[in-house]
Amino acid sequence: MTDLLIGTTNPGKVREYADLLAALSGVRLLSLRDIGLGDMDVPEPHDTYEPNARDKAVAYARASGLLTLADDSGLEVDALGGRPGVLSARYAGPGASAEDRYFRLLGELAATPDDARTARFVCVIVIARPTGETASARGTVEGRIAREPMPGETGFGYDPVFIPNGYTVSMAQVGAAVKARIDHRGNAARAILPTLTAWAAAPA
Ligand code: ITT
Repeated sequence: MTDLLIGTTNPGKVREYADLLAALSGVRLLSLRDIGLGDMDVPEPHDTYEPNARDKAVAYARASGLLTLADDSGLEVDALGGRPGVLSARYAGPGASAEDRYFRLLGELAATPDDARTARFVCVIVIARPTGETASARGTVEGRIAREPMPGETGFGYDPVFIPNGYTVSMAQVGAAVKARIDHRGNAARAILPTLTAWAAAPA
């Protein structure tokens, strides 16, 4: 049995990786909280996803001594030139809630017509060994920003205001199984899976 640390402070991501990686045999998933690192936050100083994800994965792998997976992700809105993007978690300032963030987004887009509300979620996963060796994969999902929040049971963050292409309901309303099949995190997880499987089977 190999341990894999899910290196995130976001409980929504922890839940989703537990589902996405459930089929990995011989691997036990651990959260930061499980190993007493629940308060360890890693700075994200870069303006692109990959180096931020790499910093998180390497810092948590070194601190834990475990094979670690981390992601950096965000919502890119075309009418805002790709904002909030890599700053999605910080879009409404420190201490803001997910609702604060998506209401701010809806406010910024109040005058934006339906056909110009295109957006995508992006996720870059980095896996790291405690030695600092890394591998990465990227996933996206295209959609548009709703006019009003469409809350549901699925996901977290901006899901209530994101309508994936091909759907009339929000990402919060599609159900966990559909979200995992179509979203940015699921696509990135499937892309990294062969490397992750190989690394888990042959720890460095
Ligand atoms: P960690 O850095 O500890 O993983 P975080 O929430 O700060 O936690 P990010 O820096 O990657 O993670 O920020 C990603 C933000 O983008 C996240 O807080 C949400 O606001 C948004 N986001 C990412 N994936 C999302 C998803 O699947 N559904 C809705 N919003 C998402």
